[in-house]
Amino acid sequence: MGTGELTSALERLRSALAAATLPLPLPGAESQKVAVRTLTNQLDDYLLPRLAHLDAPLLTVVGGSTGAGKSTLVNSLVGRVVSTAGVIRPTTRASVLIHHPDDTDWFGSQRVLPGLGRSSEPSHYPWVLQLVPEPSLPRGLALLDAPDIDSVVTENRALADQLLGAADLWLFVTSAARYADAVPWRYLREAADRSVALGVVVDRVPPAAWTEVPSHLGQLMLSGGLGSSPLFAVPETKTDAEGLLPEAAVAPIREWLEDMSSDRRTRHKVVLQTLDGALVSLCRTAPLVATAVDEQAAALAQLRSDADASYAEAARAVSVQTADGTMLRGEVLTRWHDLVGTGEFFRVVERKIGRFRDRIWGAVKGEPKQAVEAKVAVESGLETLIRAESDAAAERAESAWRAHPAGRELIAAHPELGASSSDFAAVAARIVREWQGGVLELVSEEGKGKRVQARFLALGVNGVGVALMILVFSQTGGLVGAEIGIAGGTAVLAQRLLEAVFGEDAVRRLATRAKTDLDARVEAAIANELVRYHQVLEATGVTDTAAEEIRAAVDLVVHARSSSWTDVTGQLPAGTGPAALPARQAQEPAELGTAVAPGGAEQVPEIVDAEIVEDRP
Ligand SMILES: Nc1nc2c(ncn2[C@@H]2O[C@H](COP(=O)(O)OP(=O)(O)O)[C@@H](O)[C@H]2O)c(=O)[nH]1
Ligand SMILES: [Mg+2]
Repeated sequence: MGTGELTSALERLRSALAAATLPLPLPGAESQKVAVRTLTNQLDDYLLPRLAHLDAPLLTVVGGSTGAGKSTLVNSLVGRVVSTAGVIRPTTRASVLIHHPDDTDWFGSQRVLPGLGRSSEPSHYPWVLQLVPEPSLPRGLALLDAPDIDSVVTENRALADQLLGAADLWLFVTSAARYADAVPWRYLREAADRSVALGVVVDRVPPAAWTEVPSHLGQLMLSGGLGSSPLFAVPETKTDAEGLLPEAAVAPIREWLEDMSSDRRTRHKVVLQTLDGALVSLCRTAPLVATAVDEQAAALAQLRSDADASYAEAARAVSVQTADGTMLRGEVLTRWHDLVGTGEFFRVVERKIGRFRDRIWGAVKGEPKQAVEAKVAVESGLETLIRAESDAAAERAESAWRAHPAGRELIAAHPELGASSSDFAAVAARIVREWQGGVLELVSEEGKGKRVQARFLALGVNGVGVALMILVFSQTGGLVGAEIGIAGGTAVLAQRLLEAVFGEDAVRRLATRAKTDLDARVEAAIANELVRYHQVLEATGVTDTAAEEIRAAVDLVVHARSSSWTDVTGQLPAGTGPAALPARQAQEPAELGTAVAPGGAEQVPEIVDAEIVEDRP
C-alpha cells in the first residue's frame, strides 16, 4: 500500500480546505484564513511532495531574526559567500538555496515549493529561489537562507513562514542579545509543537556571557519542549575579509548537518520525524478550520433567516391589511360611495325593505365612470400598501443584518438592500393591475348568461368587480370605532349587491378566489425581492458541506498515517503509533530522532561550544 492512501487522504483534505474560503468577516476570521493558507501551503510545499519522494534530499532552512547572522552562517558553512550578508534592510530579494550539483533536478523542479520561481542569479524578486549548486555540500543536503522572521516587509515574513513550513530540518539562528525575545520563541514553540527536526544556533555570544547565555537558552529550550534538539553556541568573533566566521566556529554545526544527511536511513528518520510532526499538527489544526466553517455557515443561516422573516412579515402584513378593512379608507371609500352611496344610507334601505333585497339596486347611483374611478382608487391604495410593506421589509432586513458583523459588511457592500428594488414600484403596479384584471374576468365569467344579467349590467363589470374587491378587503372585519359605521356598512353593501347578482354561495367562492389570487401575486413579488438577499448570501461562497468534508478527510489522514509509516520503514517514527493520534483529538509531539541528540526528551539540550582558535577570551 505504501503512502498512496495517505497521499489521497491529504489530497482530499487539500481540496476540502480550498472550499473553506471563510468569506464572512466574523471575529477571528482573519487569523482563521491565515491558518487555512498555512495548512494549504504546508500540504503543497511540503507534505505532498515529500510524501511522493521520501528519498529526496533533506531541505535545511536557516531561519531567525534580522541580523542574527543567518547569511553569515550559511556562507561560513559553505566556505564561500553564496548569500549576501548584512544587506541594508528592509529589502526584498530571492532566498538562496544551496545544494549539491547532483540534487539540481530535485530543487530545480516544481515538485518542491511549487509556488516559487527559480533563478540561477541573485534576484530582487522575493518569490523566487536562487539555486546555487555547491559540490562541497554532501549529496542529499541542501541549505536555504530564509528571509528574516521579523522583517518589516510583510512579504518577507510570510515567505519565511512558508519556507520554514516546507523544511525537513530547521537550523534556527538567534543571537546572545535576542535569544529570549518573543518572536523567535513563537517559532521555537511552533517547532516543538510540530516536532520539527531542529538545531538551534546562538550566535555572537560575548566572552562575558559565555557560560550564562547558552545554559539559560538550554533551560528555556528544555521547558519549551525542545530538550532533545542540539544547541550550538558560537562566540562573538571577527569575520574574515569575506565576512566568514572562523572554521572552528561552524565545524560542529556542519558535522551535525552532515550526520543528519549522511545515509539514507538517518535521512529517512529526520524526514519522517518532521513529516509525521507536520501530519499530527495538520490533524490538530484542520478541525479548527472545520469549526470556523461551521461558524460561517451558522452566520449565513442566521442572516438568511433574518431576511426571510422580514419578507414573510411583509407578505403577511399585506395579506392581513387587504382583509381587515384597512383598505376601506380615504380615496377608496370616497370613490366607492360615489358609486353606490354611503353605508349609512344602505342600512336604512336594508332595514326598511329587508326582504326585497333586490331593491337595493335603487341605491346604486353610479355611472360606469364612477366605477372606473373607484377601481383606480383601489389600484393606487393597494400599490401604496404593497410598496410600503416591501420598503418596511427591506428596512427590517437591513437593520437585522447591521446587528451582525458579517451582515454589516454585506450591507456596506450592497447598500441597495436597505430599500425595495428600484423597479419595485412598477412591479407593484403590474401585480395590482393584473389582479384587478383577474377580478374583472372572474365576475364577468360568473355573470355570463345568468338571469341576473340585467342587474349586472346596471353596475357594469367594473362596478361589480370593485364591489368584489371591497368585499375582499373587509373579509375579516378588523374595523374599529367610527370606521365600523362607514366602512362596515360599505362592506355589507358590497356583499348584498354581489349576493343579489350571483347568490350567496357564489359570492363566498368569488371572494375567496380573489383573495387567494391577490395573496399569491403579492407573495411572488415579495419573494422576488427577497431573492436579492439570497443571492448576496450565496455569492459569499459559504457552503455547509465544507466542514464535514474537512472532518472526513482528517479522519482518513489519521487512519492512513500509521499504516503508511509501517509500510515505508517497517516501523513507526519514534513516539508515534496508531494510539498516538486518536481521531479528532490533541496529540503529544513525536519524540525527536536519536540521530540528533542521543537520549530522551527529558534531557537538557546538548550544548555544543565551538572551539575558536582566535578571539577566545
Ligand atoms: N563580528 C561578527 N559579525 C557578524 C557575525 N555574524 C554576523 N555578523 C555581521 O552581522 C551582520 C548581519 O549578519 P547577517 O549574516 O547578514 O544576518 P542575517 O540577517 O541573519 O542574515 C553582518 O554585517 C555580518 O557581517 C559574527 O559572528 N561576528
Ligand atoms: Mg540574511
